[in-house]
Amino acid sequence: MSAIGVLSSCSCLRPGVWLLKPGMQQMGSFGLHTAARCATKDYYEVLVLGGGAGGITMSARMKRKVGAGNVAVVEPSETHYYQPLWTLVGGGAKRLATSARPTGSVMPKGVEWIKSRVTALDPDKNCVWLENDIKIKGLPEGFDHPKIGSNYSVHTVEKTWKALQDFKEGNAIFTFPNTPVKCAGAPQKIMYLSEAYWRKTGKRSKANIMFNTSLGVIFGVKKYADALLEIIKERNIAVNYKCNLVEVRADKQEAVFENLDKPGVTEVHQYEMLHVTPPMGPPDVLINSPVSDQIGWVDVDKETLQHKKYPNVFGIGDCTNLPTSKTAAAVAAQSGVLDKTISLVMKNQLPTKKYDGYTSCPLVTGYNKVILAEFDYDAQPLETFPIDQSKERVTMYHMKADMMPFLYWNMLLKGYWGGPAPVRKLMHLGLK
Ligand code: UQ1
Repeated sequence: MSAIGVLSSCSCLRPGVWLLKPGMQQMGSFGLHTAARCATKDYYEVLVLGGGAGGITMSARMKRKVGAGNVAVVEPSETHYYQPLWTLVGGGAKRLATSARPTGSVMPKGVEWIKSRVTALDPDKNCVWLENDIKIKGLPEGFDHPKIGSNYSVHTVEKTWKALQDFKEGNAIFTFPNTPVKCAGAPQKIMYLSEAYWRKTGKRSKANIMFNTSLGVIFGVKKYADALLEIIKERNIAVNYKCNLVEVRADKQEAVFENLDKPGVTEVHQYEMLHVTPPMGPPDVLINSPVSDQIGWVDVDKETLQHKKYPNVFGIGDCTNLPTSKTAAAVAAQSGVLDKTISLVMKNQLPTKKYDGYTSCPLVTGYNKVILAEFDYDAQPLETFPIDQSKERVTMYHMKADMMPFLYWNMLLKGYWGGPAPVRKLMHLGLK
């Protein structure tokens, strides 16, 4: 059976409706809204828009037809009203409360309630666009309070250092959101630095350090994940997986997390320091744009970086849907490939050079230690140096802290650094 969309409170019914996760906040800026949380799937056999009398009724009927797991209802309101009673409410014969029930209580059991608002319909593409709905409650205004910071924004990065220095005693919580992020290692790098700082200043025993991550793993590449788990154990850090920050009550120094395995179940943690990694996503201009994929990333070929539909459009960096980690190192490697691709396309030739997904994450694990993670599209290590890079090394710290800024300003930005592939080939005698 092809998919059905039920638009309740409109009198139309269309086959084949896809539900799209709506856009998220721009990479790097603060969390005004994102959406990965609002629906557990991006396709439903029957999608009902609106949870009024028509929507709830049809979802109950469709559940019987296709099974609860294949039906979802998009409805932003917490409360469902039996509106016919309002004649009597208006006439003073009934109280308003008698016409109201929680939306959750009228939703057929097992049918997914997508608590969001529909912003656009695209029946030609079988798409429904939803409002961004998962900004972290209490942010960004919570950053006006002390004890909270984020390395991901120019406005809040120095607040992290202040909170770190002001730390006295209690929970230090580091978060990872329920969206893709720029440099996925960064949310934990600041945790290792904080741990080292408190050790240095004699406060370590006063700190209960937690990494509350929406993910189910510590890092996507097994080799480095194993090394990081050792460090986490050795430094007595608690990791809570599938744990997503949904609210900050900065005045009370409380952070509220949702258990992603049990939607709706939340837990409140008191904090003495909170480092927030905000939800991120494509910029508004790309959401619904003709050059974007269904989420809003520029839709490019993963090897040539040429747009899949418009041959004179190309993509590089954070705005693309290249399935690799978004870092400056990835930009470097992509720039070399894209230069070749564009040169050939300009001569009416087909692109030949292929991007392998190279990206690098210098995992700062202390004030003089770095694990230099480098990997490709298959999450396989692709290391520049012929040594085990999963070990913490002082040399790699200097590379990150001293050499990389030089490389960035003087070579990458000037168009003379296309990533470390040539160095890697040399180091491995052309074998890698
Ligand atoms: C890199 O090329 C790069 O871009 C300039 C970075 O961003 C700042 C990096 O962090 C890293 C690690 C690389 C890779 C370079 C080498 C020499 C391994």
